Amino acid sequence: YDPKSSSYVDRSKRHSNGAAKALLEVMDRKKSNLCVSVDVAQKQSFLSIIDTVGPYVCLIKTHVDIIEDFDDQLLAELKALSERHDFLIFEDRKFADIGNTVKLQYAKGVHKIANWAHIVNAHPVPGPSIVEGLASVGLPLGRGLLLLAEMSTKDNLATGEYTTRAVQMARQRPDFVIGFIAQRRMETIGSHDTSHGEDFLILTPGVGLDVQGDGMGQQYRTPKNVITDAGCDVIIVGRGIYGNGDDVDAIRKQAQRYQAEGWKAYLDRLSK
Ligand code: 6AU
Repeated sequence: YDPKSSSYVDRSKRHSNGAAKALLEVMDRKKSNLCVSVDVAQKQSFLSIIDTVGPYVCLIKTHVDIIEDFDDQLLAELKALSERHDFLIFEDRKFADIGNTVKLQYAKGVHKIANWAHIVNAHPVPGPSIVEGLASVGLPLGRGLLLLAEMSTKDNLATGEYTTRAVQMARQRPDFVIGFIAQRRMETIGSHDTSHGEDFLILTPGVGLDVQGDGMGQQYRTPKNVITDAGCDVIIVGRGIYGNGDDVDAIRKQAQRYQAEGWKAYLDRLSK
Protein backbone atom coordinates (compact mmCIF):
# COMPACT_ATOMS: atom_id res chain seq x y z
CA TYR A 1 0.00 0.00 0.00
CA ASP A 2 1.31 3.41 -1.01
CA PRO A 3 -0.66 6.54 -0.07
CA LYS A 4 1.12 8.43 -2.90
CA SER A 5 -0.68 6.42 -5.55
CA SER A 6 -4.08 6.33 -3.83
CA SER A 7 -6.81 8.92 -4.26
CA TYR A 8 -7.81 11.22 -1.41
CA VAL A 9 -11.29 9.71 -1.36
CA ASP A 10 -10.00 6.12 -1.14
CA ARG A 11 -7.64 7.17 1.62
CA SER A 12 -10.48 8.76 3.61
CA LYS A 13 -11.82 5.21 4.15
CA ARG A 14 -8.57 4.09 5.82
CA HIS A 15 -8.81 6.74 8.55
CA SER A 16 -10.85 6.19 11.70
CA ASN A 17 -10.25 9.71 13.03
CA GLY A 18 -13.21 11.93 12.10
CA ALA A 19 -11.12 15.03 11.32
CA ALA A 20 -8.80 13.11 8.96
CA LYS A 21 -11.74 11.49 7.20
CA ALA A 22 -13.58 14.80 6.86
CA LEU A 23 -10.51 16.57 5.47
CA LEU A 24 -9.85 13.91 2.81
CA GLU A 25 -13.53 13.95 1.84
CA VAL A 26 -13.69 17.72 1.46
CA MET A 27 -10.48 17.65 -0.61
CA ASP A 28 -12.14 15.23 -3.00
CA ARG A 29 -15.49 17.10 -3.02
CA LYS A 30 -13.97 20.52 -3.74
CA LYS A 31 -11.01 19.30 -5.81
CA SER A 32 -8.70 21.24 -3.55
CA ASN A 33 -5.56 20.36 -1.62
CA LEU A 34 -5.05 24.02 -0.75
CA CYS A 35 -4.89 25.25 2.85
CA VAL A 36 -4.70 29.01 3.17
CA SER A 37 -2.80 30.33 6.18
CA VAL A 38 -4.40 33.60 7.28
CA ASP A 39 -1.71 35.37 9.30
CA VAL A 40 -3.18 38.87 9.66
CA ALA A 41 -3.71 41.00 12.76
CA GLN A 42 -7.16 42.57 12.16
CA LYS A 43 -10.43 40.69 12.52
CA GLN A 44 -12.04 42.37 9.51
CA SER A 45 -9.14 41.55 7.22
CA PHE A 46 -8.99 37.99 8.59
CA LEU A 47 -12.68 37.32 7.88
CA SER A 48 -12.61 39.06 4.50
CA ILE A 49 -9.68 36.93 3.27
CA ILE A 50 -11.39 33.75 4.47
CA ASP A 51 -14.67 34.70 2.77
CA THR A 52 -12.75 35.36 -0.47
CA VAL A 53 -10.61 32.19 -0.54
CA GLY A 54 -13.23 29.93 1.12
CA PRO A 55 -14.63 28.38 -2.10
CA TYR A 56 -11.15 27.25 -3.22
CA VAL A 57 -9.76 25.66 -0.05
CA CYS A 58 -10.13 22.41 1.89
CA LEU A 59 -8.73 23.96 5.05
CA ILE A 60 -8.17 27.37 6.64
CA LYS A 61 -5.18 27.68 8.95
CA THR A 62 -5.32 30.26 11.73
CA HIS A 63 -2.98 31.81 14.29
CA VAL A 64 -5.72 33.31 16.48
CA ASP A 65 -3.19 34.75 18.92
CA ILE A 66 -2.07 37.22 16.21
CA ILE A 67 -5.47 38.93 16.05
CA GLU A 68 -5.54 42.22 17.95
CA ASP A 69 -9.32 42.69 18.12
CA PHE A 70 -10.14 39.02 18.81
CA ASP A 71 -13.56 38.31 20.33
CA ASP A 72 -16.08 35.47 20.48
CA GLN A 73 -18.01 36.97 17.57
CA LEU A 74 -14.98 36.31 15.36
CA LEU A 75 -15.20 32.62 16.23
CA ALA A 76 -18.91 32.55 15.43
CA GLU A 77 -18.22 34.14 12.04
CA LEU A 78 -15.31 31.80 11.34
CA LYS A 79 -17.55 28.83 12.09
CA ALA A 80 -20.31 30.20 9.83
CA LEU A 81 -17.80 30.70 6.99
CA SER A 82 -16.51 27.14 7.41
CA GLU A 83 -20.07 25.85 7.01
CA ARG A 84 -20.97 28.16 4.12
CA HIS A 85 -17.82 27.44 2.09
CA ASP A 86 -17.29 23.83 3.26
CA PHE A 87 -13.79 23.85 4.74
CA LEU A 88 -12.17 22.61 7.97
CA ILE A 89 -10.29 24.78 10.48
CA PHE A 90 -6.69 24.19 11.58
CA GLU A 91 -5.39 26.32 14.45
CA ASP A 92 -1.60 26.41 14.06
CA ARG A 93 -0.98 26.61 17.83
CA LYS A 94 2.22 24.55 17.83
CA PHE A 95 1.76 23.27 21.38
CA ALA A 96 5.12 22.43 22.95
CA ASP A 97 4.69 21.98 26.72
CA ILE A 98 4.01 19.24 29.29
CA GLY A 99 0.76 17.27 29.02
CA ASN A 100 -1.07 19.13 31.77
CA THR A 101 -0.21 22.57 30.41
CA VAL A 102 -1.13 21.83 26.79
CA LYS A 103 -4.40 20.34 27.95
CA LEU A 104 -5.26 23.68 29.55
CA GLN A 105 -3.97 25.70 26.58
CA TYR A 106 -6.08 23.59 24.21
CA ALA A 107 -9.36 23.69 26.15
CA LYS A 108 -9.27 26.96 28.09
CA GLY A 109 -8.00 30.53 28.03
CA VAL A 110 -9.45 33.27 25.84
CA HIS A 111 -9.42 31.16 22.68
CA LYS A 112 -10.85 27.76 23.78
CA ILE A 113 -9.24 26.23 20.70
CA ALA A 114 -10.69 22.74 21.12
CA ASN A 115 -14.22 24.14 20.75
CA TRP A 116 -13.73 25.23 17.14
CA ALA A 117 -10.50 23.90 15.58
CA HIS A 118 -10.92 20.52 13.86
CA ILE A 119 -7.14 20.14 13.68
CA VAL A 120 -4.21 21.47 15.75
CA ASN A 121 -0.48 20.80 15.71
CA ALA A 122 2.23 20.19 18.29
CA HIS A 123 5.99 20.03 18.50
CA PRO A 124 7.06 16.52 19.54
CA VAL A 125 9.88 17.89 21.71
CA PRO A 126 8.24 17.03 25.11
CA GLY A 127 7.75 13.36 24.08
CA PRO A 128 4.57 11.21 24.04
CA SER A 129 3.03 12.98 27.07
CA ILE A 130 2.17 15.99 24.90
CA VAL A 131 0.01 13.74 22.71
CA GLU A 132 -1.66 12.22 25.77
CA GLY A 133 -2.48 15.66 27.20
CA LEU A 134 -3.97 16.91 23.94
CA ALA A 135 -5.83 13.65 23.24
CA SER A 136 -7.58 13.87 26.62
CA VAL A 137 -9.29 17.03 25.35
CA GLY A 138 -9.43 16.48 21.59
CA LEU A 139 -10.42 12.84 21.15
CA PRO A 140 -13.84 13.08 22.82
CA LEU A 141 -14.57 16.01 20.47
CA GLY A 142 -13.45 14.11 17.36
CA ARG A 143 -10.42 16.35 16.75
CA GLY A 144 -7.13 15.47 15.05
CA LEU A 145 -3.49 16.29 15.79
CA LEU A 146 -0.52 16.87 13.47
CA LEU A 147 3.03 16.53 14.78
CA LEU A 148 5.74 18.84 13.45
CA ALA A 149 8.18 16.23 12.15
CA GLU A 150 10.03 18.71 9.92
CA MET A 151 10.07 22.47 9.37
CA SER A 152 10.36 24.68 6.31
CA THR A 153 12.92 27.12 7.68
CA LYS A 154 16.59 27.28 6.85
CA ASP A 155 18.83 25.42 9.36
CA ASN A 156 15.92 24.12 11.48
CA LEU A 157 16.64 21.38 14.05
CA ALA A 158 13.78 19.01 13.16
CA THR A 159 15.87 16.53 11.16
CA GLY A 160 17.28 13.00 11.34
CA GLU A 161 16.65 11.18 14.61
CA TYR A 162 14.24 13.91 15.79
CA THR A 163 12.01 13.32 12.75
CA THR A 164 12.20 9.54 13.24
CA ARG A 165 11.17 9.86 16.89
CA ALA A 166 8.25 12.09 15.89
CA VAL A 167 7.01 9.40 13.51
CA GLN A 168 7.34 6.76 16.25
CA MET A 169 5.28 8.96 18.59
CA ALA A 170 2.54 9.24 15.97
CA ARG A 171 2.44 5.45 15.54
CA GLN A 172 1.62 5.07 19.22
CA ARG A 173 -1.60 7.11 18.86
CA PRO A 174 -3.09 6.52 15.38
CA ASP A 175 -6.54 7.32 16.77
CA PHE A 176 -5.57 10.96 17.39
CA VAL A 177 -2.36 11.75 15.45
CA ILE A 178 -3.57 12.00 11.85
CA GLY A 179 -0.30 13.05 10.25
CA PHE A 180 2.49 15.58 10.15
CA ILE A 181 3.66 19.00 9.25
CA ALA A 182 6.54 17.85 7.06
CA GLN A 183 8.26 18.33 3.73
CA ARG A 184 7.92 14.74 2.41
CA ARG A 185 6.12 11.45 3.15
CA MET A 186 6.81 9.84 6.52
CA GLU A 187 5.51 6.23 6.23
CA THR A 188 8.88 4.79 5.23
CA ILE A 189 10.72 6.40 8.15
CA GLY A 190 12.04 4.22 10.98
CA SER A 191 12.13 0.98 8.92
CA HIS A 192 8.43 0.40 9.47
CA ASP A 193 6.66 -2.19 7.35
CA THR A 194 4.42 -0.03 5.12
CA SER A 195 2.46 -3.06 3.90
CA HIS A 196 0.36 -2.61 7.05
CA GLY A 197 -1.43 0.15 5.21
CA GLU A 198 -0.15 3.08 7.22
CA ASP A 199 -1.47 6.39 5.90
CA PHE A 200 -0.47 9.78 7.28
CA LEU A 201 -1.71 13.17 6.15
CA ILE A 202 1.27 15.31 5.18
CA LEU A 203 0.55 19.04 5.32
CA THR A 204 3.34 21.14 3.92
CA PRO A 205 4.12 24.81 4.53
CA GLY A 206 6.75 26.78 2.67
CA VAL A 207 4.84 26.86 -0.64
CA GLY A 208 5.07 29.74 -3.12
CA LEU A 209 5.02 30.16 -6.88
CA ASP A 210 6.65 33.56 -7.20
CA VAL A 211 9.41 33.85 -4.60
CA GLN A 212 11.94 31.49 -3.00
CA GLY A 213 12.11 32.95 0.50
CA ASP A 214 11.01 35.81 2.76
CA GLY A 215 14.33 37.12 4.09
CA MET A 216 13.52 35.65 7.55
CA GLY A 217 14.46 32.02 6.98
CA GLN A 218 11.31 30.81 5.23
CA GLN A 219 12.01 28.64 2.16
CA TYR A 220 9.43 28.13 -0.61
CA ARG A 221 8.86 25.22 -2.97
CA THR A 222 6.23 24.93 -5.71
CA PRO A 223 3.04 22.81 -5.56
CA LYS A 224 4.68 20.47 -8.10
CA ASN A 225 7.78 20.02 -5.88
CA VAL A 226 5.59 19.37 -2.85
CA ILE A 227 2.66 17.30 -4.18
CA THR A 228 3.98 15.51 -7.29
CA ASP A 229 7.64 15.05 -6.40
CA ALA A 230 7.67 14.83 -2.58
CA GLY A 231 4.24 13.14 -2.34
CA CYS A 232 2.80 15.48 0.31
CA ASP A 233 -0.99 15.91 0.57
CA VAL A 234 -1.87 19.51 1.39
CA ILE A 235 -0.11 22.73 0.36
CA ILE A 236 -0.18 25.46 3.01
CA VAL A 237 0.04 28.90 1.43
CA GLY A 238 0.00 32.22 3.28
CA ARG A 239 1.60 35.32 1.83
CA GLY A 240 1.65 33.81 -1.66
CA ILE A 241 -2.11 34.40 -1.62
CA TYR A 242 -2.70 37.65 0.28
CA GLY A 243 0.82 39.10 0.44
CA ASN A 244 0.31 41.70 -2.27
CA GLY A 245 -2.29 43.82 -0.49
CA ASP A 246 -6.00 43.77 0.34
CA ASP A 247 -7.46 43.72 -3.17
CA VAL A 248 -10.19 41.06 -3.06
CA ASP A 249 -9.98 40.19 -6.78
CA ALA A 250 -6.22 39.71 -6.58
CA ILE A 251 -6.59 37.45 -3.53
CA ARG A 252 -9.33 35.42 -5.26
CA LYS A 253 -7.16 34.99 -8.38
CA GLN A 254 -4.21 33.77 -6.34
CA ALA A 255 -6.39 31.29 -4.43
CA GLN A 256 -7.75 29.94 -7.74
CA ARG A 257 -4.22 29.73 -9.12
CA TYR A 258 -2.86 27.75 -6.16
CA GLN A 259 -5.93 25.50 -6.08
CA ALA A 260 -5.46 24.69 -9.79
CA GLU A 261 -1.70 24.12 -9.45
CA GLY A 262 -2.12 21.93 -6.36
CA TRP A 263 -4.84 19.81 -7.97
CA LYS A 264 -2.94 19.39 -11.22
CA ALA A 265 0.12 18.29 -9.23
CA TYR A 266 -2.05 15.68 -7.45
CA LEU A 267 -3.53 14.34 -10.70
CA ASP A 268 -0.02 14.16 -12.19
CA ARG A 269 1.10 12.13 -9.18
CA LEU A 270 -1.81 9.68 -9.52
CA SER A 271 -1.13 9.15 -13.23
CA LYS A 272 2.55 8.38 -12.65
O1 6AU B 1 3.21 30.97 3.30
P1 6AU B 1 3.75 31.81 4.45
O2 6AU B 1 5.26 31.77 4.52
O3 6AU B 1 3.21 33.20 4.46
O4 6AU B 1 3.18 31.14 5.78
C1 6AU B 1 3.51 29.86 6.20
C2 6AU B 1 2.70 29.46 7.41
C3 6AU B 1 2.96 30.29 8.66
C4 6AU B 1 3.86 29.42 9.54
O5 6AU B 1 3.57 29.60 10.91
C5 6AU B 1 3.50 28.00 9.09
O6 6AU B 1 3.01 28.11 7.75
N1 6AU B 1 4.62 27.03 9.11
C6 6AU B 1 4.52 25.81 9.82
C7 6AU B 1 3.27 25.24 10.32
C8 6AU B 1 2.08 25.26 9.53
O7 6AU B 1 3.24 24.59 11.32
C9 6AU B 1 5.64 24.99 9.97
C10 6AU B 1 6.81 25.29 9.26
O8 6AU B 1 7.77 24.53 9.27
N2 6AU B 1 6.85 26.43 8.48
C11 6AU B 1 5.78 27.29 8.39
O9 6AU B 1 5.87 28.27 7.65
O10 6AU B 1 1.72 30.50 9.31
